[in-house]
Amino acid sequence: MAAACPVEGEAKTREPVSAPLRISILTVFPEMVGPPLAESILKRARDRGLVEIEVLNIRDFAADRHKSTDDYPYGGGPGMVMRPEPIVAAAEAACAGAGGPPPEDRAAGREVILLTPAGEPFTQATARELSGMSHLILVCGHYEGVDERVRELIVTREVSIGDYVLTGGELPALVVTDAVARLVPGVLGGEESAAEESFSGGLLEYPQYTRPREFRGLKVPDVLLSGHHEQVRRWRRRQSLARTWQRRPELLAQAALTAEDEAILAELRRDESRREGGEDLGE
Ligand code: 4GO
Repeated sequence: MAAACPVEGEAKTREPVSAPLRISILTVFPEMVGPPLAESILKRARDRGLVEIEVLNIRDFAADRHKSTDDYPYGGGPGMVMRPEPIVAAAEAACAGAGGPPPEDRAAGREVILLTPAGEPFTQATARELSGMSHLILVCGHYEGVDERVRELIVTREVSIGDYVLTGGELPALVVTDAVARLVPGVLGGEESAAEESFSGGLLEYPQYTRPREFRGLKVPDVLLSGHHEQVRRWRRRQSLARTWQRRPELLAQAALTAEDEAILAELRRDESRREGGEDLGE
């Protein structure tokens, strides 16, 4: 009762007003995922109750004497396939633990996600969408993959972190967990970190500097020492635009660009056509 209805004057606390995001990771290698979740910002977020992360060992849900989680593929072929029963049983336990309906009843606010190279590309937009859910169940495959009936019965979404093949879904599950958790309100310390990100609006980050002012002959750009906030802002924006244009030009089509940005880009393109090639970022 108390947490859901903050009294007057408590409105700006960073503690969760609604139920925290819950993430259940299902794996046969819990030691691959546990330790990274107990460090740094994720540890702090968990300690503060902003996100609840649990790791379920799929082997604990194997019903047979040998606790087998994989078997030979029907039809033959190389490698092993993960059996469906222990994965579905682990997902049932995760749903019950969250007080939700069983995984076969698709529930609002919950996604059962299979990490696979065949999934939809995982992007910042995916992370943003998932950060608004109440329960994510991440299923980590291993060996040659997972029995297709797991997909048919419980998986609501398949996600890939990139076009490469890994030995298991554990590292992708950690990537998804990290990218999603940092978007939960209150997880990032300075509120400006999140604000800055939305401000930069789909562009690559500008170069950052800290002390010392000179390191091995390389100086911090003068503008950053000038104290002219407006000039600093313009320099950073120009750097972001130049880097994005040079390295990831396809991002510019989706970015939120102002008239000032368009003017800077026009200038960069003009400089480029004069020079012909080159490494210079235009400052
Ligand atoms: C996910 C899982 C790559 C990804 C995986 C990815 N490799 N690109 N490997 O997100 C089933 C057996 C898939 C190993 C798993």
